[in-house]
Amino acid sequence: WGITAGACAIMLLAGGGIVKAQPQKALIPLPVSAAYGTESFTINEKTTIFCTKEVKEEAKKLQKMLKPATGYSLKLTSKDKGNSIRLSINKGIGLPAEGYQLHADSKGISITGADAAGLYWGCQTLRQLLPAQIYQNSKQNNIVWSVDQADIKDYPRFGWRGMMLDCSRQFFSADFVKQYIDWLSAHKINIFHWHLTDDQGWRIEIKKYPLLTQKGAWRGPNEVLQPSFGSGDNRYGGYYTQKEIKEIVRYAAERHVNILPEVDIPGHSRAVTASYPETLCQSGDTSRSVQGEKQNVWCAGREENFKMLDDIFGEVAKLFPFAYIHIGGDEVNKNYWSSCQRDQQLMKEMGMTSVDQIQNYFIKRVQTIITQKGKKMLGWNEILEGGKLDSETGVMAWTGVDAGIEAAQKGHPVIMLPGSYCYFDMSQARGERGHWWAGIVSLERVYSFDPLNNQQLSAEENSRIFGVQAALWSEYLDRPARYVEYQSYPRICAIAEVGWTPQAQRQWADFNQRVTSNHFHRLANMDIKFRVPTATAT
Ligand code: TNX
Repeated sequence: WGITAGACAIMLLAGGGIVKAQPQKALIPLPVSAAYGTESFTINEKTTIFCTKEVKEEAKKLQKMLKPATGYSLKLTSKDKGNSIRLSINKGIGLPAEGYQLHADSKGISITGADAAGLYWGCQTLRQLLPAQIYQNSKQNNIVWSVDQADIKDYPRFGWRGMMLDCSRQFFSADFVKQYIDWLSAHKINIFHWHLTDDQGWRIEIKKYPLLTQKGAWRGPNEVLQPSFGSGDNRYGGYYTQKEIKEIVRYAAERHVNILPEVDIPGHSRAVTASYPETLCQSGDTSRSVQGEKQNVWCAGREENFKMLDDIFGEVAKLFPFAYIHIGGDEVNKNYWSSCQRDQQLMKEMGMTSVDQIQNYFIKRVQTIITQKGKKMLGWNEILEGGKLDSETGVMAWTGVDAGIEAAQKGHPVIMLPGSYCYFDMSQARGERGHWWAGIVSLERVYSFDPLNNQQLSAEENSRIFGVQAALWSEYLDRPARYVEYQSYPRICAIAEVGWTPQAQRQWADFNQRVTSNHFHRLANMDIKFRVPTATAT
């Protein structure tokens, strides 16, 4: 049989017969190529998982994934006696990183990964080929766990497919964060960008500076941070202990998800400056940041601040094995630097003529700290203001595609997440709850984003755009933050496909059909409280 792209395409079989792809395939993200036939294989309690030592860890994960809904404890075996799901890794299959091949017929299923991650994504595809009840976490009766004949070859368009969750404006429990990561991995998203600090709360335990969480993690009338964003009660907040963070990192790694930690500096830092006021500029300035915060900027002229940042990032670097650390850098209220004696003194000594140069000075110092810890730095696109940075420093383009284009032209690696396509705090339809500054970000709008459609860039510059993300800021999620799921899904399904599927194979009508038919059943079985499109939705 031949291999044809697209779940809704007409499939050619080798015998010359033409078979219409059955809609229950409806894979998300859509694979690079998939063909389906008329045979099928049914998983029963005697089915075994055939694996070599090399893939035993992945085999155990599949076993764990299939157990709750089927009730079967499938045995792992090193001798294949048929009725099996065969797992292997083969670097020589000619697929890029994270790629896999899946073959299913009446005799069994085999999944071969180009690497461990590829094998894991192949197992996620297998889950989608099963009845949607496979996502339930308790035993489902009277279900035939069958998989139709399939031949799938698959690999991602981008190596970086991310989702950011703002855990500062609203606090989400460690258990919820794990659940959220699990849902991401079901969509082959491999980066969880964890926004851990902001004006409204510091959420990561730092042993050397205990007040960051003793004080800076709490809002309320008697707290250093004033009630905001719906937290009218006495005390609201929380933080993740280092122990919890290690467990979340382990949990994510098991799912082939990397965690990108973000500590947002030098602006968005009211939680720091309220806990350790000495970090602030010596300034009588009363102006407010874009989000209405006063006194939320680290002083650049106070040398001890860089020592403190060195300590903080030292602890962060030890907790997170991922190669990158995100340092924020967005929306700094530079009025503080204009009116602080120490910052003015710094400007004089360094021969600076504008506060943008202070921003560059600050970010460069942090860049040195991050690279000394053996990590690479990432920041929001404002980090390019006021001067040059190392070309290895990555830029997250949020204000618009133009910001990503500029960063790529300057030689930086770029992750695209322009607000008007990728900000999931925006409303999904006219008149609906959500933020507004970047317009309406409907499911269709997210799906229409092509991160590489940049005519102004040379091929080399465009190749610096190595990833795509979405972000969910949480200041407009009501509390309890039940809208986190409503704002996330199904838009995460769209960003997952933007990041994974070749552009030429993506069609909105086809995607919409797959999401609203089969995939909604999967989401429902995962118990995600996703948004169902209404007649008025645009
Ligand atoms: C801008 S995006 C911010 C966030 C807000 C968001 C609301 C970015 C780097 N900064 O602090 O939550 O807009 O959409």
